[in-house]
Amino acid sequence: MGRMSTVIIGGPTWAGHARVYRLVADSDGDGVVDREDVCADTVIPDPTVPTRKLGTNRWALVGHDGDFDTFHPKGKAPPRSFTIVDTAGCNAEQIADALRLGKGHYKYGLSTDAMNRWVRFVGN
Ligand SMILES: [Ca+2]
Ligand SMILES: [Ca+2]
Repeated sequence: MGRMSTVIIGGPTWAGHARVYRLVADSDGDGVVDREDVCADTVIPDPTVPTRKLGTNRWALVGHDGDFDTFHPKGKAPPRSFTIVDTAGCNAEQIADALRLGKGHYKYGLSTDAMNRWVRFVGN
């Protein structure tokens, strides 16, 4: 079920006695508020991707957080990273479904190219 996140939108007042809070709904609890969340009912970790194992430079939410996981080629600095905020609240499975990606993306995780395409598509 969803949960509510408390976001502090104002600091202490001049008197220092009060803070301003606003409750923001995150119905699927993935850390992205509903207003910015493109995908409903997001499950973390990714329930079906990868079906085989995560490949080099392939991406999926393998851990229990909103940071996409990957393997980088040995000795190379990570070129970039993706978070659930970058993907507007979508996990790898939801992105693969939306972009109608091929079987390889489900087997080994999404390619960096597919991730970049999605991030551009959702405007992040
Ligand atoms: Ca959400
Ligand atoms: Ca979501």
